[in-house]
Amino acid sequence: MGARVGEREQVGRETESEWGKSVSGESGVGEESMNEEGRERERRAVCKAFESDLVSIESNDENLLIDGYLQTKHPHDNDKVAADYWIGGNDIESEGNFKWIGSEQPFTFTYWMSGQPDPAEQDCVEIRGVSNFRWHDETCTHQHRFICEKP
Ligand SMILES: [Ca+2]
Ligand SMILES: [Ca+2]
Repeated sequence: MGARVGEREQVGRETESEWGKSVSGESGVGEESMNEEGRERERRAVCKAFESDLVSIESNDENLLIDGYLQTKHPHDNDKVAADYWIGGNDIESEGNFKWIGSEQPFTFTYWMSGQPDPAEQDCVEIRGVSNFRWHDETCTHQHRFICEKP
């Protein structure tokens, strides 16, 4: 990610992601039959259309930037309900071994909610509003906004 001000603007624009939602909506017909990798690929394709990729959160600094943005955007508890955002990590390939899809590197920094990831068929990683923006593994086919980052 680039300069700090640029990062914040980037996260801001992309988490708004009306374009992300509309693209997801357009392909909603196939949603039930699309597998989890398909959903992840689709989100990634939206990011790539904006010369970016699903965000990897690989340091405390980067997490503070994104968390700070989300806290500002959803300042009250009732704003956090359903304020869930996919990020670019999953354990689709190997259960329990989460990695970033951009770098294909395993997670080093993590910001899991306590009790997460839990042993279930949940292979994608979301930032969950009601967990005060800590991470959950969740079923990849759920529809949420997602966060892209520019390299
Ligand atoms: Ca899993
Ligand atoms: Ca979970």
